[in-house]
Amino acid sequence: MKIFSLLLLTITVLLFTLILSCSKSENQTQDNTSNLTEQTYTDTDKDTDGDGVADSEDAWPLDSSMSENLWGVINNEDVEFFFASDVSDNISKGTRDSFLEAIDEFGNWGPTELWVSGPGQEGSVELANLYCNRRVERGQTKWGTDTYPWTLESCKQLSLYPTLGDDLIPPRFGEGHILSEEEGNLFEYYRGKSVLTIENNWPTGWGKGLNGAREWGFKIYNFSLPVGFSEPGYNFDYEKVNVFYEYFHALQESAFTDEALGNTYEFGEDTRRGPHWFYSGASTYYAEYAVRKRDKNHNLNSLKERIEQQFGYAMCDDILLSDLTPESECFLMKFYWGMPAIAYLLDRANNQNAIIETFYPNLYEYGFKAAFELTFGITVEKFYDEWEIYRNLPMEQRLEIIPDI
Ligand SMILES: [Ca+2]
Repeated sequence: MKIFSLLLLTITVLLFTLILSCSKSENQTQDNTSNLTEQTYTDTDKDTDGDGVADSEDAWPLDSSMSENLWGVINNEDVEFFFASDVSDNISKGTRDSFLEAIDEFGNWGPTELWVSGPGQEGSVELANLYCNRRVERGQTKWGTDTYPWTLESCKQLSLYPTLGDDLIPPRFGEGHILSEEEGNLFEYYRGKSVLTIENNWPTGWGKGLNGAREWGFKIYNFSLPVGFSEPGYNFDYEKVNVFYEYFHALQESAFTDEALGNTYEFGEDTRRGPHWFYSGASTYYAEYAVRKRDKNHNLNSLKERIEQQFGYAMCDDILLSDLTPESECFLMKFYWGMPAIAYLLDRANNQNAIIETFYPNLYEYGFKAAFELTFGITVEKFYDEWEIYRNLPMEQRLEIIPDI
């Protein structure tokens, strides 16, 4: 109780300082005369979070762990792993090793927090406590109004929704966010997926996500229990593919540093992000490719067999790649055809790293279509024509271009 009050006091002081410094800057902007040298000096000298970097130079003046915006830049920042108390040592070790391996493969796009949930309520509450303490301490807010302040309690209500009720969550927050009473939110959501994974005896964990947070300057991952890491073998290696798949999203999202050049969230040919088949196809292909490439003694099937499987999973016969949108019944083909489509493009570019080396570093500035043409030397329309020919070839010929790993 005492700790809580102290914390609240700290927050109040922090907020007050922030409000003060904001109104001061506003005054200065309005009263843009030259006799404010001293005041300006005082302002830039202020270091609210006490990390030794003045607020004016600090990308996050309320987060003492970070002062520089590293989104989009490969760096040496740490990964912080948080495992629920009911996650076994084997699974923790497999998760940690695989995640660090994925970073080794695709570059460190940190700083990163990885939160791994187990099936138990108690572990979930512990994670939420730790998570919310950090968020509140570091001024990382989801909302904040007089009626609905962002506090340890409201953060926990959100992160463990619906177990602690919803009276501290703004009524309209649910719109545009997924607040499902049935599935739960954040730690309740991933705990629920851990339970499902165990109950259904699934070979690998169901439920992993990169959940932001560009606005806070670091990557947040949440995993449900990655059961595949329980013991070495096929499932272990497939769980590793899942981790690589998720981590590739860190590379992809790092391409979008801000919204200054336009919307980066929309999918489609004419956007900055590109169509679904490309985004999901690239992460699937690189995960499947890299895990096999890194370990010749992997326990998986061959990449050729994997691609053949993907073609086999396709539930629609005659659909354009550009029509694989969430409205389509064939949406999952963004993976099943997306992966071989990416394989085709990389083979065509004669460089397995073309998407990492050329496409993503140029995507933000060029937009999808121009970055595509720059990387592969053809327009996306021309590629769609070639794809129709390729996917109608006999399977043996389709697999000829797939690396033998
Ligand atoms: Ca600072």
